[in-house]
Amino acid sequence: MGSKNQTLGEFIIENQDSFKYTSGELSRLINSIRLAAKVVNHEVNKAGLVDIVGAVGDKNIQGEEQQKLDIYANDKFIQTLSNRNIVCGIASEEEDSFITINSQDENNQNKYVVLIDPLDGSSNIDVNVSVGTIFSIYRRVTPVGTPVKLEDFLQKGSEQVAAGYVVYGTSTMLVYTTGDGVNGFTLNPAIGTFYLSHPNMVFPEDGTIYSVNEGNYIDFPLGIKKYIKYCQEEEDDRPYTSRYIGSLVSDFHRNMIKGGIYMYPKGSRNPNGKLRLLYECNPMAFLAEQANGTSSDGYTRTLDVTPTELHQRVPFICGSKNMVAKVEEFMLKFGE
Ligand code: AHM
Ligand code: MG
Repeated sequence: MGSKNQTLGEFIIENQDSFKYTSGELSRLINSIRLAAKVVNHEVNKAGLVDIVGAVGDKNIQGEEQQKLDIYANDKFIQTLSNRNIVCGIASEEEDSFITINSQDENNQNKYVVLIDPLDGSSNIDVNVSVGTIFSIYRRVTPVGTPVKLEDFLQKGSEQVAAGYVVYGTSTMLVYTTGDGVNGFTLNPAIGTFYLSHPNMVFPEDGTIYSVNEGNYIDFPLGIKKYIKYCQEEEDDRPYTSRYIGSLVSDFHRNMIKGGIYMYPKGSRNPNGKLRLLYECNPMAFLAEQANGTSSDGYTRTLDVTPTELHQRVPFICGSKNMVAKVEEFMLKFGE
């Protein structure tokens, strides 16, 4: 495992051999994500300068139209990954269907597909609140050298080979796993380098923070309502603290460091919850499990859910082990 002050580039090279399917391809892929993250970070940091750089729809000095940042991030990640010819397919929360890379090239031996939420929580940008990029990587299941198919993307989360996020916060961090623990790297913006700042991140088994949009309380299943009341009771280490940024990556990041639980349950307005299984829940669930936390839809482990469509939504309960177990206990007892 790496030492503090090591750069992300050094860490990737040093850990390449510990990855069971080592061929350098996954390392190149993570390197590309690192590069795209830096480009997007630069743009996100300028978001407050609307009066200076122009609003969405305005033309910049080169005559190009200013894009919404989520579209910009989507384009940058897709360009960076496809130009380097290291993946065979990409699916994005911003695209209706998946993208096939180099399907014409018989020599395309790439075996990884990437699923990405390029800028999650983007409604927070206008008010200078942290946003994030979430990514998830699988080995394709169809033969290499052929165009990717939907089934390459509709794999259970337990099949992920890597996942991670970038949080564009008070500092910018890239946090990822290749199935051997979770490590966090902080960007030094002066020189554009990520350094290992949070080696071997783990969720405390118990926590005292719960994160949920309580404005939807009336809609929640009874088990969740009872759990929220349990969090608020005065007993043992309760009442817990309520912290909800409304930006999944930031809420997850804080809960992992301090101990806590994030919940986006179903409700009558969101009958399957709001968050997307493939772009949001599975990568976060993989990270959570790799960091000694856990994730569930209230009954079933997130990583065991069989996806049926690209943009599928699922209820999402994720965080410190004992807290998630308590929610499952309440769901079993009180149900919907
Ligand atoms: P988005 O993919 O449209 O950005 O939505 C995902 C975001 C999460 O980051 C966040 O946790 C959640 O939506 C907040 O939703 P709500 O405003 O309903 O609480
Ligand atoms: Mg999103």
